[in-house]
Amino acid sequence: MAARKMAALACILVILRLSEAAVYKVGDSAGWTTIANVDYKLWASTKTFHIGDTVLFEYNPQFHNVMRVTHPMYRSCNTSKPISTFTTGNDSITLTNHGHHFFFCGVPGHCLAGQKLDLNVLLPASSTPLSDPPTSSSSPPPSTTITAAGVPGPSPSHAASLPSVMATRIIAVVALLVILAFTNFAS
Ligand SMILES: [Cu+2]
Repeated sequence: MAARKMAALACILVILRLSEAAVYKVGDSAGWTTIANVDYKLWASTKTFHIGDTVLFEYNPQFHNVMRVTHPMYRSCNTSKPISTFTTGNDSITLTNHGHHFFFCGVPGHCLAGQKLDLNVLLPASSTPLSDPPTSSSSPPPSTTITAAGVPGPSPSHAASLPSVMATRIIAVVALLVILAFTNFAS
């Protein structure tokens, strides 16, 4: 009986761990800065980023900003055409796709001084698909994506699939808790 309880608890812990979308404060206590000589490459190498995680850039917006850029722009600290620019001093950026994400501070000299961040978001594990739900098991619902495909407009959001994944996991946790409760009663 104890073994079953342990197994159920282990399952719950694994599922809870998977369903947690982590928030990482860039540079930890130092934040996003040039004065603390933070090695952001080292900082990123100590983390494991997943789709759905959030990185938080905290800084004084009088002195810094955040630009998301391409790899060539990142390498050359080229601030001319950022993909996006953030300037609030408290910028949360949710990672919605895998692969490398390149950021630097666009204030002249700061990127060259090392205020730059390259983080790699890992591919979702095959056991926990985070993209489209499988369509093989049931007949596909009347789809609006067929008409939307040819028309420029709101594209199906990748992030929209996340809440359903969370809901599935919450249901799984509840089911396991019920199993655990039953094993408690049985023993
Ligand atoms: Cu800066």
